[in-house]
Amino acid sequence: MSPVIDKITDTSGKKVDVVKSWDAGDPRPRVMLTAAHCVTQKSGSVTEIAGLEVVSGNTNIAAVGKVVQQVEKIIPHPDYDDDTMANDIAILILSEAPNPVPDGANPRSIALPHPADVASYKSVTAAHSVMGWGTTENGFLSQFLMPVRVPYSDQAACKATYSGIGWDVHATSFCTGFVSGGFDSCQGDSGGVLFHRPTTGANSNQLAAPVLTGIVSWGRGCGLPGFAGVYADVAGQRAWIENEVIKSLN
Ligand code: 4AZ
Repeated sequence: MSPVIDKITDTSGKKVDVVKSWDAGDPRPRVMLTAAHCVTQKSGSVTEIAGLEVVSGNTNIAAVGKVVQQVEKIIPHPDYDDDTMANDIAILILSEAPNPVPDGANPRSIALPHPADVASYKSVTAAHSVMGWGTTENGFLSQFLMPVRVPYSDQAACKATYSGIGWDVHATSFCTGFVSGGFDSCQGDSGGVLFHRPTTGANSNQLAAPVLTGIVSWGRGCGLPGFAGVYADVAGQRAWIENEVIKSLN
């Protein structure tokens, strides 16, 4: 995402920075979100920044024409807990992006969810999409980006299934998946994007631009009936994200 930062005057007359908008569609975004568990060690220390690269711009992970960006700063959520998987989210601030790739398959930024959108996508029929290069049903990582559509799963139902095996779905997470399973994110997809496209138009038959609803976090197995995929809830982290981004980009 690429925030547009603006100064406003607060009630005490002080000038403060706010994120005016998240410039969805920016081809050279410098703010990335991932899972905290992707960039922290068991000991709680943050992954070494050296050698960490963000690769984008191609659905074929083995392709030559890719955009490679260096990471300047890793900001795991301060309340990430690797026992409960609470707040499994981290911000990566990238160094200056390189020139666009010649074939035009440039990365694009995605908008953060607006608090007002939340009710529409946190309803049991709402469609979300998740994609990644993680493990497929043949047990191997995929060379090509694999997208799948999964419905929002009722939070109480998802919590109930997991509590049956002694696992808790934290309030900072939510689940997506079919009750019958079969379509899911999996190992290697962690830290990746779950998104929703709101419906628009007079008959709600058009799809608006995607919003980032979740970050791939965990699950029991992949695609098992009842055990939906668990995602960090991005909408609930908006204030933290904006605050950190303002501190880092100013
Ligand atoms: C993982 O370990 C992982 N089925 C990601 C997603 C899911 C399970 C495991 C969800 O990266």
